[in-house]
Amino acid sequence: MKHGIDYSLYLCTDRRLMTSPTIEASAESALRGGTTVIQLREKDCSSREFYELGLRVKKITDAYHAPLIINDRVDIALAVGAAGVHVGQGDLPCKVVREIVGPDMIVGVSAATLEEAVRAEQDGADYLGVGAMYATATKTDTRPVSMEELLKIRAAVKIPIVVIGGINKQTLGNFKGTGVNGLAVVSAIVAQPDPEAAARELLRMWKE
Ligand code: TZP
Ligand code: MG
Repeated sequence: MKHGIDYSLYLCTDRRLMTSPTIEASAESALRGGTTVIQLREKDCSSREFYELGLRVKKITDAYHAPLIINDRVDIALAVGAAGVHVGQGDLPCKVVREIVGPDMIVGVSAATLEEAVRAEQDGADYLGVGAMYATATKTDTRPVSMEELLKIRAAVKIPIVVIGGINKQTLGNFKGTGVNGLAVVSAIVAQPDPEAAARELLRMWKE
């Protein structure tokens, strides 16, 4: 399960920005367009709602053979049988998450500096989300990451990297040839009038 994950197009959900009526519809539309990983990112719902939504989204990601990653919440990830969990620098430490979830679950870590990236890899992370590469209105507490820092991180770690923060049709070309494994996006898919078409176009442009 964990090996051979295709990180090419990694979607983080956002109910505040989505054009679809539900998170499930938003995720399914993105998957139809070729999105390869879905991260369920819920900031304002109860644990019970997060759990129940996680179960529903898991059915959809399973149907598309795409891994489901739960943002922040190790308990929810375990409870819904998600493929993985993603933690930031203010969440449980990667080392602790790894001890809780065991060797087989995917653990992703957000990193904005070389030091954070190297530590995450040492602590058992399977992949890194590096950003914010560009200014974004989607998340308010981001730290900017320069292209120079990204390239240092790429040279220093072996694990896959997805870039995040302001990644869209206009910016994705800047990451070609950098050695990063994929694009992590929110608004460039979920906030578009046709998320399926948006995902398909991002993937096409990334692969061409
Ligand atoms: N982490 C760093 S930037 C970001 C997250 C979750 C938001 C990215 O959103 P968008 O809409 O793709 O710029
Ligand atoms: Mg977090």
